[in-house]
Amino acid sequence: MIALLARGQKLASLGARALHAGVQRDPAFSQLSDKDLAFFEQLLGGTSGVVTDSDALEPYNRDWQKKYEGHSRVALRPRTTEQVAEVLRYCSSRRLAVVPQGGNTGLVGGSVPVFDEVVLSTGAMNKILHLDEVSGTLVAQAGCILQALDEAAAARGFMMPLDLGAKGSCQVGGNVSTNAGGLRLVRYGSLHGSVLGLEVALPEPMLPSGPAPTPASAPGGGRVLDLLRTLRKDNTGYDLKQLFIGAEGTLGIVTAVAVQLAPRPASVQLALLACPSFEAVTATLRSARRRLAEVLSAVEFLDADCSALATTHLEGVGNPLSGEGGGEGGAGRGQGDAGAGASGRGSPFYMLVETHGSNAQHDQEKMEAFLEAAMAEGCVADGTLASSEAQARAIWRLREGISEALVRRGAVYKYDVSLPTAVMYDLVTALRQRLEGAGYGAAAGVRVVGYGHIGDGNLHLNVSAPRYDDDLLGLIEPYVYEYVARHNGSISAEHGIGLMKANCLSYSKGPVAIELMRRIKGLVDPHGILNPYKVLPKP
Ligand code: FAD
Ligand code: 2HG
Ligand code: ZN
Repeated sequence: MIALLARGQKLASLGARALHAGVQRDPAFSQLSDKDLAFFEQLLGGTSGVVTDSDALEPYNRDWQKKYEGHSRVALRPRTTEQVAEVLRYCSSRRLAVVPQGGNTGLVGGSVPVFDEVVLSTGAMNKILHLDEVSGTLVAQAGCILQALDEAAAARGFMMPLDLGAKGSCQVGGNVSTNAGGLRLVRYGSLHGSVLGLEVALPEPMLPSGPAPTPASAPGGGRVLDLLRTLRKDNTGYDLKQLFIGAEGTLGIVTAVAVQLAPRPASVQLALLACPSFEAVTATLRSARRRLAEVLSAVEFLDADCSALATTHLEGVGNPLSGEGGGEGGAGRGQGDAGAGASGRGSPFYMLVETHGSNAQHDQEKMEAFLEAAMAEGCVADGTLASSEAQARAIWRLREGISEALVRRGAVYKYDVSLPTAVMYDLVTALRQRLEGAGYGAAAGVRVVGYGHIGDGNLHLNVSAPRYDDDLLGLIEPYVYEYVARHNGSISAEHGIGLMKANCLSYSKGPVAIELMRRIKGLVDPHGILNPYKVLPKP
């Protein structure tokens, strides 16, 4: 991952205020003592597993966007499930709050401490435990990097069922804990389907009442929930693993994951398309579903501002359909990130349509027939098919690089919503008009952009501004959440709730659901030490 702000550059340079203003440190939690540190060092084999140096702690205390910043005095790096369980036992007995952290690429402030919570990083738990080539199942420790798992799967003819822009840094435990969606959910489904098993360390022992094994004889003193099966079918009682998929580290620490891999496709086709309107984008989506059917693997969209942002702020990224960026052969960088048509060739929307199949000739024919039809119907004005893996990578970089380009431009307000696909972009237009009307238009350096996983009804709405500004935020929220609730959407399609949306959960969940969540949290984590201040609203 590329460092987005220079080391030591402060959030204040973008005008960020404490984004957790209003959240108070829970006085029930203890302060870390020297005795605690000595215990951790003894448990984790010296200082390598216990980070306390203030420079070394910085990356654990700040999120990927450099928007949320905590003040933890220690990051722990256990290597085994037993060590994780022992850390939780100790922290629970001492009432030390703990924030689980994977690759720290989360986008909702869930992975960093809010105050002085102990960071438990899974980064050293990076072993692949098993890959079964017959059933196509993979079992790995939670700290394995997604891309490393995909490469290991590739060597045996498989692929991970999940892919996302942060693949080089995010970890499978973090992916599961956020229920990450990513670029190919339209084909391979959600992690609720492809995760076959989990091992989870719990903050409190779970043992049957009555005659039962003593805590000492149960794994991790009764704190290790072993659901690490690789079975496709298993209807034996409640499917408990589902509770931890998307729990964002509030219920337990995922220590190992079993995943159903997919066969690696022998043929991959990728088209970049220019569409004259959002209506044309949705018509193209319908046509792709119908005409590419069983080989369709991704359908993404971005608006012209996103294309301009990526080509302006990222080195070597170009859009062959607009002529923007891309170094040599591109239309040049002088035009800035002003969006549609700046080069005279731009289009208001672009789409990426990809197929995964087993027969290149068959897939090419299908893709060409789809493109011809889409152009004849007027839904696609222009298009290009990647003719090599390098070209495909360059096209994906245009789409996957948008988050990074936005962060490079300045302050970003990020919303990740599910809405009915046909009207999804109306929110972008409505918010743009609202902000322009209040003096936050292009002249003020503000851009309201939309992109995302259109095949899954998932819009990424981002507001880019030169600086963080409370008046601007007041115009965006709760407007966006109210809009989403009015349309029966979700305020988090895939990034989760974290700290950012904890007090907004009620826009998407009713009081009965929230109360049940609270009771489950209270049962599993009665002292509330795991990832406090996140996900659940303040009571
Ligand atoms: P972290 O950021 O470290 O943690 C995320 C949350 O999970 C936190 O609440 C943390 O406490 C908890 N957690 C982490 N590990 C564990 C564990 N082992 N046990 C229990 N809790 C744990 N997300 C998508 O859904 N789709 C995308 O397409 C996508 N693209 C992205 C692109 C970029 C460039 C970036 C920066 C982020 C993107 N994300 C996307 C968001 C993010 O990458 C994902 O949410 C990812 O799954 C987080 O994994 P991580 O290991 O970085 O987790
Ligand atoms: C993506 O799809 C990620 O690129 C990030 O989910 C979205 O940064 C965002 O808003
Ligand atoms: Zn996304």
